[in-house]
Amino acid sequence: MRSNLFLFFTFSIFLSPQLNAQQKVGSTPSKDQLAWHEKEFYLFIHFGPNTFTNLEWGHGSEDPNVFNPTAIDCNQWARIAKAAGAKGIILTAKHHDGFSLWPSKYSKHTVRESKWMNGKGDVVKMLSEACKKAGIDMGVYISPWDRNHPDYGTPKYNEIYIQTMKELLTGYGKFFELWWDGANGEGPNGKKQVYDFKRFQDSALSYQPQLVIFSDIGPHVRWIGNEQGIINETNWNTLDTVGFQRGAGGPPTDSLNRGNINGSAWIPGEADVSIRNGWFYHEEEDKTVKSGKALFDLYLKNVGRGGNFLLNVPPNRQGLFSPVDSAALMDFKKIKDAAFKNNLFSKAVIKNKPNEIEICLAQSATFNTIQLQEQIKFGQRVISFEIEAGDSEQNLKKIASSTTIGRKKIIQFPTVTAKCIKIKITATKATPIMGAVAGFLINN
Ligand code: FUL
Repeated sequence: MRSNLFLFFTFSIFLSPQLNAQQKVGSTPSKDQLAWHEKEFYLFIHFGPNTFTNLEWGHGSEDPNVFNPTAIDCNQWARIAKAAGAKGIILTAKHHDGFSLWPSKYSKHTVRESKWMNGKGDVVKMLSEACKKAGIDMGVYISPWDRNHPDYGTPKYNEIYIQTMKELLTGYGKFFELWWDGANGEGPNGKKQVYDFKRFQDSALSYQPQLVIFSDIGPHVRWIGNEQGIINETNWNTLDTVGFQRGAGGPPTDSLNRGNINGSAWIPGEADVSIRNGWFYHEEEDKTVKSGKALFDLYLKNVGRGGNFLLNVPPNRQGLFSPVDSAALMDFKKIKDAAFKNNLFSKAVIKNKPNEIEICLAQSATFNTIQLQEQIKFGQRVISFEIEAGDSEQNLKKIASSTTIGRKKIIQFPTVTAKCIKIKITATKATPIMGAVAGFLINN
């Protein structure tokens, strides 16, 4: 497929006379999804009775008094998140054990029933105030599966779940994301719930229309099919969800990991992964905390493949991020900032030919990483591309090739020294509309 390629640079905007090239192609993101894409990286917080019982899936029958953080400081969480470059925090307001981190009137298994702060505590409130103060956004995980609620497994529970969401979504200010995990087991009476997800979704959006809702199949953001934080090198933001039901077996994990090239809905991938082995804090897992370098490698495999990075950092029994987790987060920030500090192509002359971008440098540069972007508001278009480099336009050698670009593609290759670089779009769904191109030498 050959067509003209349009570049929209942050430093110089090149508009084409062929305005039809800018018509949207296929499914495109909503304004709220575009804002979500720009977040790139944010934290997940798993906190609750499991933190104190050493479980990952609480039974729902735990004594509420087990929840007893001795020095909780949500400002510490938000401060560290901000310092690490995270744009927000998503909190497990209710995990599968049903324990609510706020005093919900629809449950008898909440912070109110614990002795923590004499039953007057509210973690959702504390964190929403801390996020506001730190200037980051907040999201909530509200587990549909509830191993405590006596009405779980009956139609009444669907109404209770909606009221529970209403309480959270109308009582604590705006959230940027609502997180629905896929686990659906039995309740305290041994019954499973048939969720009314259509009503859940309509209700949630009626309380907060800007919400971006995550689940195994969206509607707005999809699971990437694994909990290792790794998105496929081929990553389409579009997905086919017709015929699949949320919570009852979404598309195969491979489709979630890659998306569908002609998928009918814009449902980009969010890579959720924990900084430690488990989702909740377990002291013996302190030694499993990923290093800053390991987190940066993950960043290249999720944000660098066009998705978002949701990194779980679980507070300990004091109610604080542990020093080892904070240190890894700070290292990650340092490594990431250093990696992208010096764009070697920033002063280059850019030539735009049909399906090619040519980057001519005044002097040779040594680099091993190129970052490409598509203007996804017009749809995702590029199917595959190659990169060539050399000392002149006439003497170029292929140095890399890959598939899909999307919002951001960070591609690495053995270090080269070159004066001319060519990005060749080898297959595309329509005229590519590209954003900035940047080159870096990253020591990793
Ligand atoms: C899963 C849950 O079962 C885990 O406990 C964790 O919350 C993870 C992020 O999602 O579905």
